[in-house]
Amino acid sequence: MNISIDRDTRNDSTDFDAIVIGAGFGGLYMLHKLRDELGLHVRVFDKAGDVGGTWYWNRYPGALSDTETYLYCYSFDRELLQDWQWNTRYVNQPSILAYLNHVADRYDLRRDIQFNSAVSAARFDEATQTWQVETEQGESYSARYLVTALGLLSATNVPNIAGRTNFRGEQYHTGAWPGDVELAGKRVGVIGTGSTGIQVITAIAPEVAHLTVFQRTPQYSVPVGNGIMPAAEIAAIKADYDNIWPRVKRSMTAFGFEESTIPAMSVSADTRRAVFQKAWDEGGGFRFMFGTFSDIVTDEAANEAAAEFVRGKIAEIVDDEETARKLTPRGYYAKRPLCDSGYYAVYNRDNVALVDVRENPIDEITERGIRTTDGIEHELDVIIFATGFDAVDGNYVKIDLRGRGGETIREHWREGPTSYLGTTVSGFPNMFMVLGPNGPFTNLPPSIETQVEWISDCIKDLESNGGAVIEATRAAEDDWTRTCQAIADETLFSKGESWIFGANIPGKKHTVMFFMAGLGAYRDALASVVDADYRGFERRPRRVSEPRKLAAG
Ligand code: FAD
Ligand code: NA7
Repeated sequence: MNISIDRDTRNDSTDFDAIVIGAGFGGLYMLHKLRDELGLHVRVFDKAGDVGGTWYWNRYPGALSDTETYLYCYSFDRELLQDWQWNTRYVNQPSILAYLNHVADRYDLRRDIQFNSAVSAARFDEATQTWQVETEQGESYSARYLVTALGLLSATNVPNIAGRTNFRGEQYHTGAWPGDVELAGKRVGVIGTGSTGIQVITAIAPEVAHLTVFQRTPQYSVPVGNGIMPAAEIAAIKADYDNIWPRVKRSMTAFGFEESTIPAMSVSADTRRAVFQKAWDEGGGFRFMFGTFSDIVTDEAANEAAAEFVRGKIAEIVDDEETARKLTPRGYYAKRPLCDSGYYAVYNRDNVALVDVRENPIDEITERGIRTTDGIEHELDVIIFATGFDAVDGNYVKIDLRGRGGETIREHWREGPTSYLGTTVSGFPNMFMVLGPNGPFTNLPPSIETQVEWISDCIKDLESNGGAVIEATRAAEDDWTRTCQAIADETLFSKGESWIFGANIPGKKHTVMFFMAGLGAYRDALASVVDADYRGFERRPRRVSEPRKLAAG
């Protein structure tokens, strides 16, 4: 591999070996791997003004990872693991952003990242077998490899509620939060009670003059259990990372706790309650769902037992019976599990009101606030949309992304987003996705690392074969999709209406979007494909007439 690239001219280039879109966890590590390990000439584009991805955009009050701090990070560099300092069990948005900035500095990544640059088009040119990339600013670039690290929870969903532009106050989506919003003393309305909604509601309730929560679907949530972590515990984790990471990467959820192998109905009701109570006291949504019993998301009775436990807690915590009724979910406990820092208790505050918009829908947004069907106009200074994301494929279909024969990704995904292994799409040669559709449903940094490393190995392999072109076959993609569907059908998740299945966006096809057999099984699947000489892929030699850019460097 030729790594003698003229570094003085590389920043003016428009031709690259690889273009990466996105400078979050995925894009940053991809740049490091391709540039610093493979010696490729790489440019990263992000529409954001700096690194961070999710954590650049989601600056809303209360934004917190619900993965424990020690696992919401990269594992690839032992020194980085030892050097990075933290002191809380869970890590908040400013600290994650600081971490990703530290990573960018440590590996000198920024010099190859172009910020404030939204990619508007990426088209595969069959004649040159290169990707032709355009930005919204009208610039054009080309590359032999395209890596999309666009984020799966990144394209914001702002519901089309009548009158939204008439509102005279301030309005924000949590996923595009300006960072300097003053809420103290104001009348605030929050639409949405998902993971984000419950964080922002809990954080701002004590400081705002009045908070009106517009809830469509009540949620099951358990305490997160955040707090200062004793220095000795942190030291013990750091000393044990060499054991922790392999264990995490073999596990299902990659959240670090021991996943239960005991069916809920195999123990007595008293034991079940004690197990749930212990998990409630310890904290963590994934722990409550996967650490208590083995079949909460696969067995209806087990699921109902967990749901009933949480319902009982809501009844205990919330003083007003009518508010408790509205807050109490009745369906399956089968969405991404939520955890909070005192969410239900917020409704005992005098300055907080709950509006159930399923019973009493929002009619319109007015100049002064939100009017519901009962005729009440809820007067507000600020409206916060905590209404989630066009998840997984949302950022893909915004780009004019075209593969062989000019097929757009939108056309390719008309029956719902698909992939082979969560990383590739047939008809889109030399395009690799980080967190593409039907990737693992886990704590994400270890899954992101898994994919980035697999992509990097694949590109290394192609480079050592003279820069070949690789493409998933349609049959392999269809087969992977069927596998993901079959796994999802074994779970109750497929019955829950949420972004996990594309069910949160009006008109979006309800379809499988994740490989739900866990990270360990996913890593096995990736490895077995490589061991079988990239089973499910076609590789073509690069055309002789097309000189390799690197060879001239
Ligand atoms: P992102 O961080 O989303 O980065 C994608 C980047 O691509 C963005 O910066 C975006 O600007 C850029 N981009 C997109 N389209 C374009 C374009 N056309 N042109 C240029 N740039 C573009 N995961 C967990 O595992 N645990 C958690 O506790 C957790 N909490 C979360 C809380 C919130 C509020 C949210 C929104 C997500 C959370 N996630 C969590 C998921 C989180 O998104 C991932 O953990 C991780 O940050 C994803 O990294 P990424 O690099 O793949 O994507
Ligand atoms: P979610 O989980 O999709 O939650 C969005 C919330 O917004 C949810 O309560 C929705 O109600 C509500 N919503 C959406 N549209 C409307 C309209 N039109 N009217 C009223 N309420 C609406 O997004 P989050 O940002 O909270 O979390 C996404 C992930 O990011 C999360 O899992 C973490 O991984 C981080 P619904 O339930 O659809 O009835």
